[in-house]
Amino acid sequence: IMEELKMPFSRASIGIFFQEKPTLGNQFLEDTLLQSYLKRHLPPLVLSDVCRDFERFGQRLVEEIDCLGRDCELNPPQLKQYDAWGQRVDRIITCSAWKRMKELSAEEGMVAEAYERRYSNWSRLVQVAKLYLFAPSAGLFTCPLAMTDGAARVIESLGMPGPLQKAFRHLTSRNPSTFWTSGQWMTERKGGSDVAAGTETMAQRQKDGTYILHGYKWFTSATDSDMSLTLARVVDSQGRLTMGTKGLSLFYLEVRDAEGKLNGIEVQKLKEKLGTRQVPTAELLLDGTKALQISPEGRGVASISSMLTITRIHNTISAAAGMRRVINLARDYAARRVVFGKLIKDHPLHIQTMARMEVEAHGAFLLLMEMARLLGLEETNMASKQEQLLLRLLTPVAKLYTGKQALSVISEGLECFGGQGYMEDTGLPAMLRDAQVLTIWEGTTNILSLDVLRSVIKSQGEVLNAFFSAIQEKLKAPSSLSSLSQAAQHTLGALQKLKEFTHQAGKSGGDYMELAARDFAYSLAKIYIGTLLLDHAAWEEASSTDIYCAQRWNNQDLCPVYTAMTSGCYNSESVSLDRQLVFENSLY
Ligand code: UCC
Ligand code: FAD
Repeated sequence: IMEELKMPFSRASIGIFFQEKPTLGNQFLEDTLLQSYLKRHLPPLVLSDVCRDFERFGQRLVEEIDCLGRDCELNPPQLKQYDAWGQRVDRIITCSAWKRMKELSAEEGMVAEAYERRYSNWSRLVQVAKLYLFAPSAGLFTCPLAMTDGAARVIESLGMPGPLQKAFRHLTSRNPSTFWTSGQWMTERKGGSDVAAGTETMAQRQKDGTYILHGYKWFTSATDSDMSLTLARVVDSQGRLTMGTKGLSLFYLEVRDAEGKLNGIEVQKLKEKLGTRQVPTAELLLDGTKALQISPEGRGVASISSMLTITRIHNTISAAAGMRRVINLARDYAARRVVFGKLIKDHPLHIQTMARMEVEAHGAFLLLMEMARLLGLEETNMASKQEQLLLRLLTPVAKLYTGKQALSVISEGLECFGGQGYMEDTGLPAMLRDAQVLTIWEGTTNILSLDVLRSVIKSQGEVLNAFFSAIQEKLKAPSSLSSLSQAAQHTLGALQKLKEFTHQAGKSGGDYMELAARDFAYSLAKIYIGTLLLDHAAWEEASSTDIYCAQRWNNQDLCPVYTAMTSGCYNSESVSLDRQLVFENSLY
């Protein structure tokens, strides 16, 4: 076909073709799985309230919040250490969009919703679902919100001691002028995973019963927060410290005094990070920081664990939401970009790639909602023993599995935009940089796999019995449906393999189990997600997509720990071969 030549590249003109960019729609209205989940689980009156609010919020995301989130990325925080006259001020300067995020988080009840309990046990689920919509547009303000939520939960689980009631009111406020955020300072130079060996911060008791802290906190995120929870060792009357976890206690501190002066804190530097650049993350010297001890002495780690549960669930929110967002953008783009004579959406290989991403995103979403459901029951004292055990077991499983999958799905998502996915000014690469942290903070993949074992050991296997029973119950309905029975049998088969593995591992000792910990945690994730997909697909209003998705998930090896065990991956010979493989040709 001949075309008339119009010299499109003459003078300042740079051609006539410009690719349309992907656009963001109302993320609630575009999310059929979220809508169907809420319809299935929420009581009708709660549902209508929530749908109205989410539809409005979905629009606010598009019109106002998403570009504020981008502003946070483009205007990262700065540290001003000295004023013009040489005085040390250590001011963390954040952009106006970051400050606005704090205000609108209060207005939207991002933390408050979970504690007001106006929807009883469903309050937590509603809050988590709203955060899931918010997270990819929030410019990482979800980081301080996670810790704020965690601090509120710690205070609540300590029975709201008198001096902390004020803090609780601030943390759960809907009023932008009284809303506080909290930090979580656990990591020191010697160890972020091994907190028990790594914490050097000392707490000296004062005559009035308060403490002053001296130490160095190596990573403190959202350091512009109003308060923090932190760990330190109490110095006894002879000036001695107790080492290990038994020496750690939990402290509450306010970052600034009534006049706005830092509370014995020096901000040494802001970290130079791969991603999460929106968030100020600092190194802090605590040099006489006034604090209140809020746990019994030596119960620091156990007491902060309720914060870890909350922040790990927030991590799961970000992971599931990041997958959803990149898929939604890639889907929109696929309907705008023409290659080889047709839209990318009409190339079946591209759609197959996106369908695989969808299956992961569906699984992550259902696991997230299950965590929120269980947490809501626990917080309102409505959880059965089985539900409490499941919450303990699945919190690290959900965090570690979805964190890793988010990284992989978001990376695939960037590829869906071709070269544009790699271009900073599209905003897409930031999604990948921000996803990498999901596998590191709040416990790395291996540390969380070991936490799964901790929960098994501490409960003497009860968490696993709860897991087995929950799956068997949830698989009853899909097993009786012709469209799902084969997939349900596959999941039950994987469960049987998992039981065989635990039986074998029980005879093999702790080292064996430690070596299998990551594959074990992955097997729990894959089997439980498979079960949730089947359970959702068995609902009478489920769509053909729900059924297909459940079938697709259950086409994979759901019990990699059994596969690895039967191929000898955990025996002592493998340990030494692995060592040789890693250190071959090195001097170590
Ligand atoms: O990274 C951080 C903030 C980032 C910013 C916020 C982002 C939020 C997401 C937002 C998305 C946008 S803050 C730092 C996070 N740090 C960690 O996650 C630490 C990772 N390391 C671990 O988790 C380790 O497993 C430790 C520190 C918990 C290990 O400590 P110990 O002292 O060696 O552990 P023990 O001795 O096993 O446990 C001490 C007690 C035990 O209770 P008792 O004495 O009653 O038996 C444990 O059962 O603590 C209890 N415990 C737990 N309980 C330990 N872990 C847990 C748990 N997960 N749940 C319940
Ligand atoms: P290490 O413990 O040194 O781990 C190194 C490697 O060893 C990891 O791969 C780990 O999986 C592996 N490993 C360690 N122990 C074992 C084991 N027993 N078995 C097998 N493998 C093992 N911390 C805070 O307290 N507050 C914050 O606000 C905060 N914000 C952060 C923000 C960012 C952007 C980042 C990156 C980190 C932040 N952290 C914060 C710190 C974070 O929680 C820690 O970095 C993390 O927990 C890992 O600890 P580490 O850096 O000491 O790594």
